[in-house]
Amino acid sequence: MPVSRFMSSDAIRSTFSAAMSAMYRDEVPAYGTLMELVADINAATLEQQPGLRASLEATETLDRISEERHGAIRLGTEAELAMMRRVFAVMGMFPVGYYDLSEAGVPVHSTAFRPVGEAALKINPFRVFTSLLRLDLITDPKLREAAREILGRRRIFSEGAVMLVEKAERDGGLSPEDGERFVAEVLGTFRWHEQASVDHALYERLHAAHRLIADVVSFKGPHINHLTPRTLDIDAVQDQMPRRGIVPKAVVEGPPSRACPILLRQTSFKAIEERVLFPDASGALAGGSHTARFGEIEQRGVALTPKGRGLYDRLLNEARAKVRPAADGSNAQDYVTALQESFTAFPDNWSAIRKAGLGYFLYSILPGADLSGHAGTGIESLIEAGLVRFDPIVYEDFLPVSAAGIFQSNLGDEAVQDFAASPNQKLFETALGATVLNEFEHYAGIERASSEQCLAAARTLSAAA
Ligand code: OOG
Ligand code: NI
Repeated sequence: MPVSRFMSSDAIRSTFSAAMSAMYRDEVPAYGTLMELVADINAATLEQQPGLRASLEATETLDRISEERHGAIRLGTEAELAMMRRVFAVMGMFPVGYYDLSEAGVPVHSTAFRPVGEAALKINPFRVFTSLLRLDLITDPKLREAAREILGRRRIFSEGAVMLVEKAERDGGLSPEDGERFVAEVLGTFRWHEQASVDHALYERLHAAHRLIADVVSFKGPHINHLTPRTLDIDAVQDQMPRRGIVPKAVVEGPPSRACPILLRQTSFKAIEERVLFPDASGALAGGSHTARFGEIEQRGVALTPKGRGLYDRLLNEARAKVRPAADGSNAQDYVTALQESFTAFPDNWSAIRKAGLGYFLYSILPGADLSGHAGTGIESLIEAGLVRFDPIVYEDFLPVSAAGIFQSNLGDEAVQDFAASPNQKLFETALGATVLNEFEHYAGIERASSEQCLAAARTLSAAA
């Protein structure tokens, strides 16, 4: 087989996420501390749970367990979003899911660029949650036009990056040399700029409209606002953050701790205050600050069907109606209790979750199973006969409610505002220049293909017998 002269998109993505991690640890030292804590807890968890170690060893690369799983950026214009899609495509990352954060009072809508196939996810699952600012949600027309004008003028991609994207599209890939250059050029887009592109008065006006609007409009580029490694024990990391001198947000977002993890649990340390220099009309620089960047951790469970997701949303809302977690953590324990109580209504064993149609599962034939004589049967009888096993399909996407919780806790509690919710997926996709993959259909397709494979094997073996 001829060896490809291209650097694989998976390799470009891995190089990129490693470079981003190094840059961010350098820019936000507290993030480096969080990474150390995560690595320590992961090591301790593996030591305490040999069973977990064995199962992870069978399915993943243990030495990379503590690496980043996702990051997030916020873009200002449709053109930026369209170009970002082409940049991520070079790294094998494609838009999955649509998230309308205006429903949670945050003036953006989003997608996640991520690897889609099982093989690519395994090599490196790095995703970037990418938001587009909704300028139409700025009510003051003068401010809206000022923001539009400022964003329209900025260029967030280097000429080198654009050239290499075009080259990759033209040639179908990049050479290893170009791949390395591409990563270096693209990394610059995500860098922090200490010097703002607006004066202090305008920053304040943008900030008063919404802190996130100031975060997007006031800077030269879409600085990475957090990175998120995977932890094997999110509660332990949450507990121990203060001991390492970092301040965690009040509660872990998402479902409670369970025997059978579902969806996604996340928490973060609170965004740090960073020094910013604001130029005035004469070009002189005035000192100020901006709070946007943080570090987060995640722990993933099974992907839920629309039915499972409906139940999840209902139970979460029930718990939050009982106890609304305060930003200062004063009622954190009450919230955890309410959450746990409410989720007793969600079955906590894989078989029950599957039978109730709440989660997506991957079916496979057990080693040594004899499927002959099972031609006409369905997947259920193959499972009952002990011939086919099922394993949870991991949720690879995000949770708008959880995302909103993360946004809010890092914007200060007072930042909760009312924006009219208007699902604008079509507009988003027009800006993007592509449709987003529907995550539910995607998981359902993986599940269907796996069960069809088992049934086809039963048919073939029965015909041969
Ligand atoms: C993105 C928040 C979404 C998550 O983990 O849910 C996210 C942002 O703050 O820009 O990353
Ligand atoms: Ni995140």
